[in-house]
Amino acid sequence: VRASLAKAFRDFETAEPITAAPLVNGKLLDGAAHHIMSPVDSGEYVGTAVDASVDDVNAAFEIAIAAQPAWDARGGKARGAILRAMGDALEADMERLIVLMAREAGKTLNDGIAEVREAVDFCRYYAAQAEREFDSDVRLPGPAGETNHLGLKGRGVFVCISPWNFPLAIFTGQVAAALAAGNAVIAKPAEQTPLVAFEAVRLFQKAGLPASVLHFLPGTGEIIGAALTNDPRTQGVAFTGSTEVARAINRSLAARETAIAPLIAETGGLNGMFVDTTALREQVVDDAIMSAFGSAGQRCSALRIIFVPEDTADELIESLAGAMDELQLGDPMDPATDVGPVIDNEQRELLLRHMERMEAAAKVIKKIDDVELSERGFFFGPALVELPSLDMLDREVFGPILHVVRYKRRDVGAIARELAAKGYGLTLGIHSRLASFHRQIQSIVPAGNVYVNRNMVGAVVGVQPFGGEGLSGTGPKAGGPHYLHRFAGERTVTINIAAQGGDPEL
Ligand code: UN1
Repeated sequence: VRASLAKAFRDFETAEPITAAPLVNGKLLDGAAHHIMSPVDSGEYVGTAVDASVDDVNAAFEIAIAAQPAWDARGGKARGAILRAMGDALEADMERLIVLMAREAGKTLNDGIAEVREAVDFCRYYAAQAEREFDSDVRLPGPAGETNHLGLKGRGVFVCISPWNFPLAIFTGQVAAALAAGNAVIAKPAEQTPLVAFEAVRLFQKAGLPASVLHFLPGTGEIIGAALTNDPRTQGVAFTGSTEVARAINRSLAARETAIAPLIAETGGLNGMFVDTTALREQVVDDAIMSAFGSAGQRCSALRIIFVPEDTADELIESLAGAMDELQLGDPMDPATDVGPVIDNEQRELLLRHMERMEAAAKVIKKIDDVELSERGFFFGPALVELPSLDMLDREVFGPILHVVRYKRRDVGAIARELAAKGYGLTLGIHSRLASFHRQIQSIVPAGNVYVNRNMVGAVVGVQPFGGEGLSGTGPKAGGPHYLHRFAGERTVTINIAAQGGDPEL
């Protein structure tokens, strides 16, 4: 892939810039346009976004509602075939998408490669499940003279709202799942990353998806997101983003007088890694560095707090700080770069404010220099901070900052309970060669994904179903066997055989 990326980059530079406009029933709509700037070189133009209006929301609902029954009636096999074609289309366009994500979202090449892979995997995984489960007619035993059938069907119009940190994979995954289950979809991409999402919609169409069942409405959460989730016609919402926004969506769904619609939410995490004295130090350091600083820490799965035993803490902290010197902060298009920029100035400011608090009340062990790079773009050098107590950190801080907390062996249960009490439950790392330690930590800390003696990011579709509990989301897990069911309705059909001449097949 790497060799062809240089060419893809040159092609991208000379190609017509992308305009991500609202797309309703395959028609591009007009509206207020603004430029999308690259986080790599602030002020560098990447493309244009056109915001949808509330009228566009209305138009999208009307068409989606009319089109959904026929889409559902096509059946799982036909829908699966289109999703498979989408997987192929993504693969064929891989290099261009990677370059676009590097420019628009500041994604490193390795992250871009993994992201296209994940988007493809989502399409194929949900396609396979739609083919296997959505055409099947499950017969249930019942009283003589009747037959009972249980089937799955689309719910109606699903709203998908996706984040900027996985602007292709999560956008595509949500939409693919909702479509696979027989819904029509209205998708709102993150404000920061509409361009790659728009390209994904184009590829869905190229793959043969009818324009009437996927509508694309870029815009702000305050206007377009709220209009979509307040709308009485919404039959379900898939959302990935902050815990606060998930709560607001939950409230707006509940306030409507219409359908009691499901919310499938994947939100934040305050993810811990518990290390004991039996852990292999090099392994811990490798896994902690990758989990905390990979993707510039901009993953909900990322490691935020490493808990280290008093006895080996000094050595481990020194090794972590040493390993941070090896991290290359820089242009995501450079294959040597490990850590690219954060998404925008607002995120960078949040991180800077957090560091001010840490400097005042905790101990900053290491901060990678970002002075020169931060003149160029939204770069933030990775930081390692020792917390005197867990009281100082209650909420997710989204970026490349790793916190360390020391514990005494006999207090590990207490510190694990303190973390559990924060209310999140996404990823959990455990580094130890003792099964009793694995069990103890797992019994206390809530987490949807537990990683033992390895890194904590990059869950693989179909193999490591991903999602959390508590403040981290509602489930079911993306890329797992139960996800699609939440997008679907179940229907039980009971037939009186006698009334149709005794023929059970009628
Ligand atoms: C997110 O960061 O919003 O396992 C969720 C992982 C990814 C995380 C995606 N699936 O790292």
